[in-house]
Amino acid sequence: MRKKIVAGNWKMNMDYNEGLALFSEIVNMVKDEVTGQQQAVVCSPFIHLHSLAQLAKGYDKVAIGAQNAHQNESGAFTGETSAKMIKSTGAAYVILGHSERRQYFGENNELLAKKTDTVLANGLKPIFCIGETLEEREAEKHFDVIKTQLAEGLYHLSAEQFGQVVIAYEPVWAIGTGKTATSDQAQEIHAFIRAEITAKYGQQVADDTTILYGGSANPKNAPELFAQPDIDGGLIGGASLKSRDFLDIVKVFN
Ligand code: 3PY
Repeated sequence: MRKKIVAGNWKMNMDYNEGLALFSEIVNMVKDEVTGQQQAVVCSPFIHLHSLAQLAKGYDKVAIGAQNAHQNESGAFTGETSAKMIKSTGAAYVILGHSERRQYFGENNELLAKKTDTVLANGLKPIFCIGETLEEREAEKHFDVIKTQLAEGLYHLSAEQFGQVVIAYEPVWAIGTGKTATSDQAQEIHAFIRAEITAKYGQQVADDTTILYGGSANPKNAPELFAQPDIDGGLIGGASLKSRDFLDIVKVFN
């Protein structure tokens, strides 16, 4: 059975001490309140990773992730962070291809395919983000965009490698805008993604793939979104910065 995951994306928020305080609250709440098999993942800025991983030691319901990794193993890339470095902190996941990275840092599918390889080669799990812009949806190109993002970013992987990947569908028009896809809109795309994975890798791999919804998910809309058959959790932006809100979303799977 595929894993249910609620991953927080802190983006560029929280100084070192604020991050530790927030994460300590999250760990305590998970210990006290999470009764299901779901996993809470916190994707923090690099500066927090090692300390958060130390605080999470011994609790398999909480894992740590980064928000980006460089495509090269090492070298003269001032200011960058490698997958090996991330792995050495104790983190388990790396968000790749968030629309903010595609938009502000020019990350395209070709680069993201390389990043995916490097992340996997270092024993980390990519949370690979895909999703259409408002213009693409209005032009009814959303299915094509998603198909291309999957094919160019991920379809060079073997079935075994693909089995390590978590997909996050994040419609760009729902990120940081307060707009959420309706549960029907999200389910339609998630079912499409699963059908595409079935066509490429077969039913078993598709059934085992965790597909998260992201884009202004919050404690109010999460229950309806997560009740959809192909939505296996969320990638949570703003609401992951408040321990109570984040936990209430995690607890939807209790
Ligand atoms: C959002 O919810 O705004 C996100 O971008 C989550 O990654």
